[in-house]
Amino acid sequence: MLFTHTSGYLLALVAYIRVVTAHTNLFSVSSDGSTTNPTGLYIRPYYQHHNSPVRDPKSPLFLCRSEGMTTGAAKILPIVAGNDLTVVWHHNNVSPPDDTISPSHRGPCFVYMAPMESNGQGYSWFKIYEQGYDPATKLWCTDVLRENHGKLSVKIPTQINNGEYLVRTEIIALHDAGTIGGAQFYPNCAQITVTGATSGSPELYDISEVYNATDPGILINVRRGVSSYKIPGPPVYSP
Ligand SMILES: [Cu+2]
Repeated sequence: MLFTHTSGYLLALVAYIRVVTAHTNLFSVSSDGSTTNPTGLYIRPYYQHHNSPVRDPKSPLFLCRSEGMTTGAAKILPIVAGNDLTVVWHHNNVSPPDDTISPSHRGPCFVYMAPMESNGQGYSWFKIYEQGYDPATKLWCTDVLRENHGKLSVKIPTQINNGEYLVRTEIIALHDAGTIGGAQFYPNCAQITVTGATSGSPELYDISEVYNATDPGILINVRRGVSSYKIPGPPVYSP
């Protein structure tokens, strides 16, 4: 009995560790291409279950996986509009460098921005980046990310207002997305201050309304591969 109980516990533990090492968080953001800025410097604190996904796009955690959105990061990253923001994902820490997300967890990546004063609530968000599935290379965004050791560079638009913004990065893992609630969302938010922009007015979206559980890019069986992929959510802002 003792043996059975212990091995059952060990199996559960192994399964738990496997799941945790499959998952991902935003670990660093920079304006100079560096990948090693400390996580707490510019990224909003993670919620208590750290790198676990959100499964409900209507959950409050879908915003930034940050409990209550009550605590800011230590600082706000200055960046000039038109320059690249570098964002880096890892499992639990920055080593080994290729541990972005499990190869089983394939899907698209997104970056959204919202004025900081909104704290991400209501109609405040616009999309600045999306990458889904490329039928030519047969690679998902997550595959490319893994090749790049979790690093992605995204241009900050020039036609926006100067000021402080939340930047919401998001990976969606689709391996279980063949049933409703199966897609795994990995959002996190960083804080930036944009200077050098020339003003503009992107159309704004409520993040709790950008996806529905039955969107073709959210409810999709990818187990046997796909020939194409319809990226969910609003279009990328292009002035
Ligand atoms: Cu998972």
